[in-house]
Amino acid sequence: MSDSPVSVAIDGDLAIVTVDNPPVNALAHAVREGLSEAVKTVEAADVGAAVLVCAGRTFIAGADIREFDMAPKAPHLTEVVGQIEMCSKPWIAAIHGTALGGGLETALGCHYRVAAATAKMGLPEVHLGILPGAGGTQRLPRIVGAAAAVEMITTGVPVSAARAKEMGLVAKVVEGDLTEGAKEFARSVIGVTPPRIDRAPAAPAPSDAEWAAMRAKVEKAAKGQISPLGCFDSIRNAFRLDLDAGLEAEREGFMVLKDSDQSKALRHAFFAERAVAKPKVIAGAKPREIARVAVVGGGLMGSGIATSLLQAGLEVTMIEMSADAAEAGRARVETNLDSAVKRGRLSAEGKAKLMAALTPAADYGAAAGADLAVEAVFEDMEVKRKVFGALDEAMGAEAILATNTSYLNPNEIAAGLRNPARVVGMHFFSPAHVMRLVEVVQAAETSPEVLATAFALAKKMRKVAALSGVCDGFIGNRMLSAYRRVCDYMMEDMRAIEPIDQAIRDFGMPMGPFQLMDLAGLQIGWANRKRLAPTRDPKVRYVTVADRLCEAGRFGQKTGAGWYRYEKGARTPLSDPFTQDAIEKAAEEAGREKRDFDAETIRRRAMAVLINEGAQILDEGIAARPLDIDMVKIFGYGFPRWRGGPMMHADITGVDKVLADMEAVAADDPGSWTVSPLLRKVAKSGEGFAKLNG
Ligand code: TC6
Repeated sequence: MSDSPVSVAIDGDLAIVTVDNPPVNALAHAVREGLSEAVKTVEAADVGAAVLVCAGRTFIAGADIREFDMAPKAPHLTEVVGQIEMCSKPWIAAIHGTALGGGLETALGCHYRVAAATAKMGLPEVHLGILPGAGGTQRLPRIVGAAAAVEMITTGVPVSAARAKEMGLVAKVVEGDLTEGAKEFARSVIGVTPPRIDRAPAAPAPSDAEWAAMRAKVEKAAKGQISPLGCFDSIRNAFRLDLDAGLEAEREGFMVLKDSDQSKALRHAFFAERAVAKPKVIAGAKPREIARVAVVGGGLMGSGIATSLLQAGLEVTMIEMSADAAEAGRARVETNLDSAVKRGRLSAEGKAKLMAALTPAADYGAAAGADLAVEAVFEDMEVKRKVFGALDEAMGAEAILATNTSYLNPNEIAAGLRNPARVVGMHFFSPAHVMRLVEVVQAAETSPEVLATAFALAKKMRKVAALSGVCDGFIGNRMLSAYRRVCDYMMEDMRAIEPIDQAIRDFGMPMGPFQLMDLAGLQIGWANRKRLAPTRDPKVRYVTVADRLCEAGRFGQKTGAGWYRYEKGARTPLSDPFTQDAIEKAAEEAGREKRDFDAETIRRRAMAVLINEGAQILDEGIAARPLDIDMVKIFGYGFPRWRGGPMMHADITGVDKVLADMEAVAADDPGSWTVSPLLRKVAKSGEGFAKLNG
């Protein structure tokens, strides 16, 4: 018996070619070889057509991304697709699950495609920083036209079977048994000369003005990422080169992008996104079933969490201090769901069903019977301890108690409870029904089973959970606070905020640090600074400008002014003499000489501090792996995915260079920074942080 993942079975006048390479039928070398052999078998066999099907949960989901770092091995996918296309008998791809990347390109080499009604098809290479390198940018536009191909390839968003049928990408959508439907279709084309993609340039070609408009749109959405434009240029080739020349140019473009730092970073993000959900400490632990959750607090955070839980199919009891407050919380959830309906993500009936699963309540007794409670109340230790005490009494001794605190110590919150092993942090990000990140915080006594349950619940909520130990601000906010501090220092030295925000935006972050503070509101940071004031180290430089803004009631966008000022109802930040004055005064009081930093230095200093704090967090065991930090920053703080997260960015930049930047930052303000010993160690090893991912 052959151990090839590709087999050919003769079924009367048809050859059934089956790919079976779990979990997602990726086009590993053995699959490409097997398909190449299958073409020869089909040619030699006494059959009229071949049906290409896949075993398991999906059609071919693409190239095997793990092979990207290895030397390419023949047969290359482009050749295999070409062989299928040139076969003298028609090939019919039978698509279920997701035909993605090289998988769809293989299907494009087939002469016909039929799809299950639930199937999706896409070319998501752009998310890996590459372009479809096995004919996708040449064959797809010849089938669906320029605009649809540009949309599909440069966004990487897959289309449904129904849409694919409309576009002419599939010949038939099969409602019942896919293989049977594909066989029936195949028999109908036996004897027909296989229709091959035309070798001539694609037509009709858009006008120059239309190309220019499409390119401008792609460039704007790319925000610094290079592969969308690489995809675009390759698609355009389909309209000026014949197929073979277009394929050759596509292959060259693919190789360049594959070797780019951006692709390396995006591939890291792809695997890290999956690995982050599997920290070692939960290996072997069985998550508990969670069907009912009590959410304490119906404010912005609590209602966001409740919305997300409802959307994950859970029953939710929302507990507030009074019936009126509970009703207001219920109304916030309804508003969130209404917005999902408006965006076409939820039907009106769906919304009604979810609302019926929500019970507002004004006493803790309503939490009895819930499997888990999440508190999202005021960020104050006494308040949180009271809530946990009440939940401890109301709920079964095994029910899980999660705190959504962003800064307070979960060990203190858990102290004195019957069973502290059931206490865990689940730190959501606002708005909680939109933001993907949840930091799962392991307190001193949290059991692996409770952690595993928090991870399973996060997955159900379609969130990305990352494990964090206990420290002030956990992984994300602790790093944010160091990053803000260095930005504050540069702001005071430069007497300006705009060039810092601009440099950070140009790096690829959605917003600069000062803009971000205005959006989030300055109150929480102010409260935190006041909380930490008694223990503040006087040797550490302290910039007072934010305190002055808060004292003046400037809390950000919501109050019409913060670091910037805002016209009524507008979100555009406008520079404000008040802030400028406060900066000048603070700098003068602190006796800081005026300095200038160029955009590159601003960016490097901000990144060096972020990475240094990340290294410190790793060294202290707060994060187990660099990849956990990368995922926190990408999913919670808008760090550009195509830079892979801060720790991957360090590897790409060169950890020795980051260390040199950090040393320069530290030298400017002696006593204010600790250069992480781990940063020094990794820089010296020359092996990068990736090595610590295990
Ligand atoms: C391309 O095709 C380029 C061609 C040019 C040629 C010249 N390779 O996501 P899941 C693993 S580029 C290797 O949890 P789901 C994944 O790491 C490629 N491994 O499952 C995980 O492993 P773990 C274009 C892969 O059901 C396991 O499979 N294609 C690949 O939630 C299960 O994955 C894409 O970008 C791969 N291509 O979602 C598609 N794909 O269990 C990428 C998955 O050890 N894949 N694995 O953690 C996906 O989008 C999703 O995996 C999915 C299935 C929708 C196929």
